Amino acid sequence: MRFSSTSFAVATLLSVSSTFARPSPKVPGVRWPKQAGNSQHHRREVLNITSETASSSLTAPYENIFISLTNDEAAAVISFLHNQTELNLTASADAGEWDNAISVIDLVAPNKTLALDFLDGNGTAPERYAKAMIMFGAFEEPYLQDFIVGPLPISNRTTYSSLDYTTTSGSSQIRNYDADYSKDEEFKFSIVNPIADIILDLLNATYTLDEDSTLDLWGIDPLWRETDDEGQEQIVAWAGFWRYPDGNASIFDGETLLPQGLYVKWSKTGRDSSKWKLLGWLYNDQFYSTTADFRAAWENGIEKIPINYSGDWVGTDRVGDLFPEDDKSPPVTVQPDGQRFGVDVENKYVEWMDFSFYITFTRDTGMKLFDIKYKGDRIVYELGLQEAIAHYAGNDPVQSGTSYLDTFYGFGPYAFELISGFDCPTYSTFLDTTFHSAEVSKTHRNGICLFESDPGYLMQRHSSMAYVSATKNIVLTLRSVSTVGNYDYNTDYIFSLDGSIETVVRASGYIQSANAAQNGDYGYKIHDALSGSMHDHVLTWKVDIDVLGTNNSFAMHEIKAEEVKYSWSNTTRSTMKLHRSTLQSEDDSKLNWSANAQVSYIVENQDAKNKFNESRGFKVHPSRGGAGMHLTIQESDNLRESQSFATHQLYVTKQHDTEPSCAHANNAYAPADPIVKFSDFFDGESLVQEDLVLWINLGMHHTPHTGDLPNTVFTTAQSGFMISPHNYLLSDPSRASRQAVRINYNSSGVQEVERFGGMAADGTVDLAALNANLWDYSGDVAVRKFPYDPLSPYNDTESIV
Ligand SMILES: *[C@@H]1O[C@H](CO)[C@@H](O)[C@H](O)[C@H]1NC(C)=O
Ligand SMILES: *[C@@H]1O[C@H](CO)[C@@H](O)[C@H](O)[C@H]1NC(C)=O
Ligand SMILES: *[C@@H]1O[C@H](CO)[C@@H](O)[C@H](O)[C@H]1NC(C)=O
Ligand SMILES: *[C@@H]1O[C@H](CO)[C@@H](O)[C@H](O)[C@H]1NC(C)=O
Ligand SMILES: *[C@@H]1O[C@H](CO)[C@@H](O)[C@H](O)[C@H]1NC(C)=O
Ligand SMILES: *[C@@H]1O[C@H](CO)[C@@H](O)[C@H](O)[C@H]1NC(C)=O
Ligand SMILES: *[C@@H]1O[C@H](CO)[C@@H](O)[C@H](O)[C@H]1NC(C)=O
Ligand SMILES: *[C@@H]1O[C@H](CO)[C@@H](O)[C@H](O)[C@H]1NC(C)=O
Ligand SMILES: *[C@@H]1O[C@H](CO)[C@@H](O)[C@H](O)[C@H]1NC(C)=O
Ligand SMILES: *[C@@H]1O[C@H](CO)[C@@H](O)[C@H](O)[C@H]1NC(C)=O
Ligand SMILES: *[C@@H]1O[C@H](CO)[C@@H](O)[C@H](O)[C@H]1NC(C)=O
Ligand SMILES: CC(=O)N[C@H]1CO[C@H](CO)[C@@H](O)[C@@H]1O
Ligand SMILES: [Cu+2]
Repeated sequence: MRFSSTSFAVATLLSVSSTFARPSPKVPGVRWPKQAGNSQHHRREVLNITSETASSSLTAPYENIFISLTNDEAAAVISFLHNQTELNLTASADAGEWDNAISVIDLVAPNKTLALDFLDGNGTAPERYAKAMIMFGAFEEPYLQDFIVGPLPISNRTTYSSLDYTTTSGSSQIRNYDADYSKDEEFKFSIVNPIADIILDLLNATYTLDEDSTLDLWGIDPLWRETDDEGQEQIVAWAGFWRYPDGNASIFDGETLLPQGLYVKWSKTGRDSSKWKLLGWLYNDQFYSTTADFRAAWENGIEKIPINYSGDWVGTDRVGDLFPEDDKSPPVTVQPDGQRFGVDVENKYVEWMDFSFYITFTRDTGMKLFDIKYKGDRIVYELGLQEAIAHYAGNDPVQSGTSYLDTFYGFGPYAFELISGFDCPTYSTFLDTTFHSAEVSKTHRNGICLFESDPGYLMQRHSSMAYVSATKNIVLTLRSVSTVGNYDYNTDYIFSLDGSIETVVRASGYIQSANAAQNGDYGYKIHDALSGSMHDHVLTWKVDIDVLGTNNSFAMHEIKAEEVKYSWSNTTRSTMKLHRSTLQSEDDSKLNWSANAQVSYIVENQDAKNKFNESRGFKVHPSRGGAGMHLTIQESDNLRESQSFATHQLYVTKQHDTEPSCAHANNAYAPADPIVKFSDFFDGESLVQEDLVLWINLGMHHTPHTGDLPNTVFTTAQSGFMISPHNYLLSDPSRASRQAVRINYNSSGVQEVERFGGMAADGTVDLAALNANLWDYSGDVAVRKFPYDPLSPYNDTESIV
């Protein structure tokens, strides 16, 4: 259902338009956009785990101290906060724009020192604390603020206070420029309606507030601050008209392919929307500062620019000549002997071969890993996404002004159910994901999958005239996909038998495009009136590596060309040498991957040498999608100080419990003065034998071409980095695998086949069992939290579908 003003009573709390690039307007309480599907899906029984082959059950050695808040914990925190009269909270379900209401509830991850004591068997589990983001609407200057609530469970020891120690600004408080979200639609209509006749003429379409509207209107993110003629700061929006796909295309989400080339600017300063004002129109690269000017120009005969209509080209259904033989079912992977890894579902704990790890899930950034151990030793304390930027450019103000900071919208809310047999093999283990927003706990079934597979190339092989040897390469993949507006971000963590871990992100879904008029310098023309608006994607990962303890160093081993004179030669020779250095301090720790990959970056423990006196470590390196990523625009007008984790390809900082994340989901409200400013992490601290954290950027420079229509494809839109053992062990650990062979042969044939105890698959495969029942695909399940009634979890779901 398309957004309409009449649906706002419901929409204010839970749902906004179904067809924009990102949820728009930005309403923090409303941090998920569409509720796809119909209500009967939400009546389905909730299953905890739905894999066809049950996971081999396992009990985690320790409880998962990082695990997301349970529904009961979230409900207790909400109840506790409602009892604090000074917060003056209104239940989210009843809250309007001039009320105070709880937005997001999440876990505050325990401090590392306390967590390590517990994980290493010295001490009890750290007490649990919750984060609560509250929207204070009952003020002339509405704001958002995070609170820390704990310890949990709620007792007479539980207190709450502003969660400031994780900020660099000193306060998690930030002005909310979206507090009056319901006025946005009315205001937009009030400025657009007077030129309905011009819009009909130029765009052959109408903008209304009901379902008959053929246009949508949204634009820049973050909003701009401008100084007006009187020297007053103005909060400024630019928006463009987008056509809703119609006809057969109307079932598709292709609106971001239909920019119409007409833009409007207004000021939305202050809470009194009667004081908001139109600041101009832009059409065909002509700016008109008043509606009267625009009308006069139109009446004099304006030069029209081509527009586009939807059509089958925006749909993703199969089209085109059939591929030969494509009617036959393609190869599938099977798991002949059942699952070869263990999952403690309740603790979200996994053991596979030499690896073990805990999984958690947050509203802001989705899936995250903690305490990754290899052969019993911790190698990574924390691995997870921090922020995702999509920075556009274009001749028009909407593309030029768009630089999404996607944690504002969140990866958690959009980690929808994975499609068994498509996203992941049907034999995968699927895990549910839950987040707590607007006093509702929402569970996505099967939002995470785990599966073993053969990536299709060997780990090892060698042949001679007498034998051939080979070892299979079997990997474990942990996967989740978040559809943040128009884009689908697939994140994989891939574990290998050689001890390496690869982090990969891929993007598919609809591009956000531009009208082709005047946009030739900013992208390719990819359809009749369409430019594939160029943009940079930068997705930042936190990688807290701990090699045999937390005291580590960052080694830089450079291969350098040199002229060397040897004792055995009277002339110098052109050669190369290995130059070793250690990163000394945060003064020099903003890094790029080196040209021609001549420098190896290794996190090593210089107090833990192997028997050959080399430091044991893990090498960090880009693995696919080029050599890592940073933003092209180093000083973005849109993002200012909130992009300081995206100006280089990787960074090294000293770990601090006060610096758990390089970004904050509300930074978009004040890009020049964000809550967390990453550049403040760099204060010259020593990085030699200290607890190091790496911040690594993935992404792509994306200049969409015709192959991005209708959707960007994962094959080319992917990027990854890997960490792998480096002088860590004395030889390749994947030799331990039984999935290997040596075939001895000579001119009379094979003399011996050695299988090392590896079992050849035996028996028959029930192919029908590999077909997931796609009719089982379910929507979301929501549990309203306040008032909380755990016995009737489906109360009120009507209002959110
Ligand atoms: C889900 O798991 C919980 C805890 O193990 C259990 O109490 C509950 O009955 C399970 N629900 C279903 C539908 O299996
Ligand atoms: C909040 O107050 C109500 C009424 O006094 C009480 O029943 C409830 O237990 C309190 N909740 C918490 C979490 O303290
Ligand atoms: C509490 O919030 C309401 C709006 O929800 C507001 O009308 C009222 O003035 C506030 N009370 C106090 C004491 O601030
Ligand atoms: C975590 O560490 C910070 C910084 O030392 C401290 O302010 C905070 O109180 C600690 N939090 C908990 C829950 O112990
Ligand atoms: C265990 O914890 C105690 C108290 O925090 C500390 O004094 C002791 O040194 C720790 N022992 C080890 C082996 O870390
Ligand atoms: C807090 O609760 C505990 C356990 O219920 C009780 O023993 C203690 O007296 C309470 N303390 C206060 C200050 O109320
Ligand atoms: C205007 O739109 C209507 C229907 O949407 C279409 O039939 C008509 O051809 C369009 N007119 C032009 C000039 O493209
Ligand atoms: C919709 O699709 C059908 C089947 O492909 C086709 O026959 C019909 O012409 C299409 N209608 C429009 C409006 O494109
Ligand atoms: C880590 O290094 C610090 C000095 O930088 C030292 O005080 C501490 O004992 C070391 N920790 C371990 C576990 O070696
Ligand atoms: C270098 O040149 C000297 C003088 O011609 C000669 O004696 C010597 O053997 C040469 N050394 C080598 C390594 O060729
Ligand atoms: C890394 O790249 C950025 C952006 O191009 C550049 O400003 C910086 O000097 C580079 N830094 C290093 C250490 O190479
Ligand atoms: C698919 C489609 O509707 N294409 C149209 C885009 O706009 C140009 C110019 O207005 C038309 O010529 C195309 O037919
Ligand atoms: Cu892109």
